[in-house]
Amino acid sequence: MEFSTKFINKLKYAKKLLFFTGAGISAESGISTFRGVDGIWNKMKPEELASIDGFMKNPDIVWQWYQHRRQIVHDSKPNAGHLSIAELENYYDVTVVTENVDNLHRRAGSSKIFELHGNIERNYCIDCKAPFNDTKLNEESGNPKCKECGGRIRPDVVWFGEMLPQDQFSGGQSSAESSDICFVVGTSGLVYPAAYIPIEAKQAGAFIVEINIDYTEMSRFADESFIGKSASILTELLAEVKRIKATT
Ligand code: BJW
Repeated sequence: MEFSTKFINKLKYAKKLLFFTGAGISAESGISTFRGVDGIWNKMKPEELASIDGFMKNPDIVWQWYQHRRQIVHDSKPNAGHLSIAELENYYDVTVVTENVDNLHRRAGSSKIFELHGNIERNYCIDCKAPFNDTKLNEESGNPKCKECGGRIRPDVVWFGEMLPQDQFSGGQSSAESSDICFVVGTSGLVYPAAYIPIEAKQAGAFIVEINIDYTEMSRFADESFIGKSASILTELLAEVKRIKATT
């Protein structure tokens, strides 16, 4: 891949990089995206599986679906995209703001991460909010109860109509406001308020770079769009940074 002179110059002088990531970055780790031909929402109804109403109506089905996805996450590994972002910490102040719940950035070694939609490897009690983390992956029809109060346990993810965790969102906003380059990787940019993060970065003066296999709602904000799979583009980005840092 040929990077433009303008982008290379941005990389030379940048100090703070923000990576705003979505499901596409984990596609090459074997985790399904949500939209698009093979996306989850093409086969399942979001209002039944990713809403509090759907959960209260059918907790067993929702619980089984999350246990199935936890197994996939558990069996998957960070790919070259996640690993390249983590390695970029050797050269820049890097923040990851992710819509993903799969923990792969943390497992790749990134140290500053804001998880806007929660984390599938955690649960909490709907009634007393106590964390509940000892569900076994093979408990197919778990639907466990809280040890403190007997309330129903739910996955610690953000469903439609729910507020994002305030500390994670405001942490993401602060990083957006101070970043020099904001990379928007593998997200359709359709889900709000998460999608405000790169827009806020742009408004604060960041250079916006989109990395995706296709153009998206975010493309109109991008100063550069790299169309292709994120694992290989991020690997090339890391190699370019190493070249720049070796000569400056
Ligand atoms: C590759 C690739 C490769 C593939 N390399 N690229 C303002 C305007 C309009 C609507 C709203 C608004 N504000 C709020 C809303 C409502 C709603 C919303 O946004 N709806 C839209 C869908 C219309 N938002 C909410 O409800 C949010 N809450 C909220 O607003 O609270 C405030 C409030 C509360 C009460 C009353 C009123 C207001 C919460 C949103 C929660 C989203 N939750 C989910 C599920 C998480 C749990 C779980 O995983 O089970 O989050 S939905 C799902 O979408 C998931 C994702 O994080 C999120 C984003 O998806 P993402 O990551 O972009 O994936 P895809 O599949 O869409 O795209 C993948 C991309 O990858 C594609 O572009 C591919 O091309 C690309 N790709 N392979 C590079 N190898």
